[in-house]
Amino acid sequence: MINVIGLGYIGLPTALMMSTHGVEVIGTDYNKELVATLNAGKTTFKEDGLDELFQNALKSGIKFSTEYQVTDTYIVSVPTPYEKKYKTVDASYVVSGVKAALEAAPENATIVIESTISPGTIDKYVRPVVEAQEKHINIVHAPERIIPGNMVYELLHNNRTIGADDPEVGEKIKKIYASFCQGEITVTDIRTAEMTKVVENTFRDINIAFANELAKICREGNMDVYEIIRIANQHPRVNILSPGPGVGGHCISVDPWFLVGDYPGLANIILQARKINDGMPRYVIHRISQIMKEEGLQDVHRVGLYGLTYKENVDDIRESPTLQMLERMDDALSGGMVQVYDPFVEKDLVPNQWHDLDGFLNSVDMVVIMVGHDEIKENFDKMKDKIVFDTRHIYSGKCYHL
Ligand code: SAJ
Repeated sequence: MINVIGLGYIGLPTALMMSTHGVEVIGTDYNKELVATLNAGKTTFKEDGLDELFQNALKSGIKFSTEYQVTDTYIVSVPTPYEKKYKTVDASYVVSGVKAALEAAPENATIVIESTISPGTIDKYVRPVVEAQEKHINIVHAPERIIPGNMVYELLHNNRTIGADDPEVGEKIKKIYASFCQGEITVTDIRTAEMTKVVENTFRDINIAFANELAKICREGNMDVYEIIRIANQHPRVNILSPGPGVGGHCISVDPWFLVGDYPGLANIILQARKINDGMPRYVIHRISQIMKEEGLQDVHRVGLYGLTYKENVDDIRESPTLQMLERMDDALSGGMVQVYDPFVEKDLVPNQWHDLDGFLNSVDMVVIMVGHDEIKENFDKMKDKIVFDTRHIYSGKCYHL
């Protein structure tokens, strides 16, 4: 039996996937409300295919509890925030998840950590806790790789990395993941697995920063960045990503900081990329001001931000560019004045937040597309008379760009 500890964005789909592939699973979370919701037959976030997977897992007998189980394998998938001040990983959730597992774990059990951690975190924070007690417990790091919006598909098809001290233990854990994972599973050591994961997200961050920098250069030089990227990408070895209003989410906007924090003198491109991407929300504010001037639009109340989540068709708002932007708006363009709407966000999070598209559109003269949800793409005809500033390059009509 596998005890999955932490039933959030990663733990829940992983537990469900294992359960629907013949593995006995009990999911544990200390959040009583979350466990109660799952036990009432409801999922806790929206994700393509998740509800169906959940129903199938219930049929295969998955259980959810606040209790840590006595078993031979634990999977810890808890958040790893970063300490903003020092730019280093905050491993406290991982450590408490491991401690909870250790209390229940019998001799020779294995604790697999799926959470993203910076290289060296296991040696620094986890190993001492494990070694401080008498039982022998194996530690494994199997960093998650799934992308929100396509999690179910990617769980099945992505290649995986498994870092273990003992290759035999690594192979044993590989077998469990191979129950559902159709990709290649590489067994390596723990530090390599830690570093690989952070490197993957850093690679993407740097490439997005390059696209964002190009957008600014092309604006200055009066060139069409999208046309330039499209043509450049016809080269067989060029693959430029898309500029956007910033980088959000809990992964790409966080993980590169671990390297900057741990290797301050060496992580130069990485730091610059972070700064460029973090600067994008402010750049969008600057563009809004420019466009308002150009259009003679003076009333900030008539500007509407479409999209609050960090990217399209997910309900995750962590580190979202729109929220970053609202925080950074100053008196000239006050965040409390613009209208905001996102079909995926039911809770009231910010001032002037709308919950219906038509009401939102009727209340604005200028729409800033911050997120390319399918909903807006299906309703472009309603925006014909609006001034549109499209930060995602999805709008088919006349509009402003980054
Ligand atoms: N973005 C752009 N331009 C692009 C691509 C993305 O501006 O061309 C923005 C998005 O709008 C979003 C942010 O970047 O705000 C990040 O989005 P994303 O879709 O690139 O990635 P995440 O954060 O949803 O998921 C990433 C994935 N990592 C990589 O692709 C290397 C995923 O595989 C990881 O599992 C995940 O991080 C994680 O949890 O670490």
